[in-house]
Amino acid sequence: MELTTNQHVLDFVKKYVDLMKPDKVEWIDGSKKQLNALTKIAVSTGEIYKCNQKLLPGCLYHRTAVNDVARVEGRTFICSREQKNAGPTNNWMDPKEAYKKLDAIADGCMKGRTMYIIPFSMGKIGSPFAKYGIELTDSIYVVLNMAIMTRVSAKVLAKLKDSDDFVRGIHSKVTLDEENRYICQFPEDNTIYSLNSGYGGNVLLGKKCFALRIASYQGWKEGWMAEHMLILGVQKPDGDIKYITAAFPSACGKTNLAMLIPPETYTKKGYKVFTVGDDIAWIRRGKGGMLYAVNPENGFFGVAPGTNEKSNPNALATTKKDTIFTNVVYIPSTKTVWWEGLDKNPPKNALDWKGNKWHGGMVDADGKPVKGAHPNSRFTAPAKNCPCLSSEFENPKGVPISAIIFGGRRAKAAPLVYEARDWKHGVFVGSIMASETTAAAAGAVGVVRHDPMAMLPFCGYNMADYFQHWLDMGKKVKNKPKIFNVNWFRTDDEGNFLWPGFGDNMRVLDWIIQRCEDAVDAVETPIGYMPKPEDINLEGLDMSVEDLKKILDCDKKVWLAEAEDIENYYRTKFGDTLPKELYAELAKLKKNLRKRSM
Ligand code: SAT
Ligand code: MN
Repeated sequence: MELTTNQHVLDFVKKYVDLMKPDKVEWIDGSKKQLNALTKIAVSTGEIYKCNQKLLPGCLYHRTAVNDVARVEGRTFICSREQKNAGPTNNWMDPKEAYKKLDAIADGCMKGRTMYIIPFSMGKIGSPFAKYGIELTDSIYVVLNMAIMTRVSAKVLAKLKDSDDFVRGIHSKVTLDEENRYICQFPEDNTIYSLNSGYGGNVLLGKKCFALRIASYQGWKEGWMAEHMLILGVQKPDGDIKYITAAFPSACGKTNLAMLIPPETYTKKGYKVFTVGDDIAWIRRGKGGMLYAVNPENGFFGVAPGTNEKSNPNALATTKKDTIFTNVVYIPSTKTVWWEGLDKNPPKNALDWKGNKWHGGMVDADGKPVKGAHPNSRFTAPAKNCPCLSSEFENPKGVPISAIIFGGRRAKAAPLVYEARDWKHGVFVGSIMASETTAAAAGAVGVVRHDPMAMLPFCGYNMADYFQHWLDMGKKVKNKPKIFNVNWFRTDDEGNFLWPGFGDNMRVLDWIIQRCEDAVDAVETPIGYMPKPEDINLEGLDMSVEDLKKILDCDKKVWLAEAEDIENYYRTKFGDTLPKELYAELAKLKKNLRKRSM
């Protein structure tokens, strides 16, 4: 039964029903009953396995196609009317051409299938931040994931009334043909069109496609920001909570930082960390001349490998019920799951992410270890399962931000932490972010690439305009957050990490908060303010101040080379379109490097 009389919604649905020709159409109201019935169907066709309901109540297991395990940036397009609005960092397709091409692929693609119509909200329904969407899909896996990751409900349609202010999401698995896989965003039409994939970020259209690509464009037009950032709150012993957002590229530890458990030296004093979000922040101006952030999602789509009782006990606890596991190891005898780095007891008799027989310690013909879980295997878990979920998670006004952190995965160059001198310098620091690529996107892993604000794959418009938007936001906000850069991933010459990371990152957050409160001095260096080594609390850590100094240094030669690289990046990518303020910041960096000793 149709859940609305909104003519814009009905016209949209009809257009794609006529094109895709499903046998059946089903409106999703988000009820448990309906989701259970769909799960039953997916289990009967083998699309989904039910896990052990005693050990993992409500949990499901799914494998994607072997050729479909990550976002495909090369096949992701921003289809703005003018190419210049997609900018130099996005693939662009003319919208007319794109619709024509995709319609041809989609023609009749749902014959023999059911089309599910999912009304969903990004952000709490009815809140000032909320934006609504309707996703059409032929995948039950997508319906079940969307019901965890977003607020799926008939209430969305009630709120929408007869408005056409909703994002149109069209998805079909078609045949999962890689050559005809397209993830197209049409910012000017509020439309996303995704064909031939069944993997997370390509098909859960509320996530990267809407909450980042479309929303970043909306934010640019409407004066707010959509960022690839976690949001966390640090409660200090006096009860005051400081909120911090942090942008890192995919699979660089956002979920781990968001759910951090502080080391004992902090917990015994009464410090606590609360999670508001682990991937996306929508940021608006609010009371007291501050920026406020909400997490528009309702769940976590986290990387499974490496998640364990030590690295992230909160994430692990979050996945113990009502969670969907994708591309991890499945153990048929116990109907449970496993992944590399979960524990030291890999199963003896299991199936790997491809569905092949697999056991711990397995090697291939060349003696190389065979992984059981795909490196980008994931869990989809409801936010409300998270033991450290912030009580502000549902606050319709969001949380006030004291600090913004940028960070990447850099073996060398970037020090553990430094602070931007001011907002403009902070925008520069975000714009020069670079990070080693990970398994979250198809392609080579471990290659350093520029990834401004961790938004390279997610900015829905011209990145030069995006930088300008950041600069402009700074002009409009009186009590701006301070901006920092961190790097947890510095290594020695043998490739060993020099910083313990995980919970110990609290020591850096502590310094950051003290800086926000003007409670601690810093050293001015050519790249920004750095901590005095003795101001990073090392209590309870097997690390000397001398060791710490090694990751708090910044090598002048390395930074001069870095500055050259930035210059080259700016000039070749953006040329004259880059805001002048950023060239001015670069000139300042170079001057500082020449003038001052480090
Ligand atoms: O697959 S997703 O894009 O949702 C996850 C990620 O790459 O951050
Ligand atoms: Mn992400």
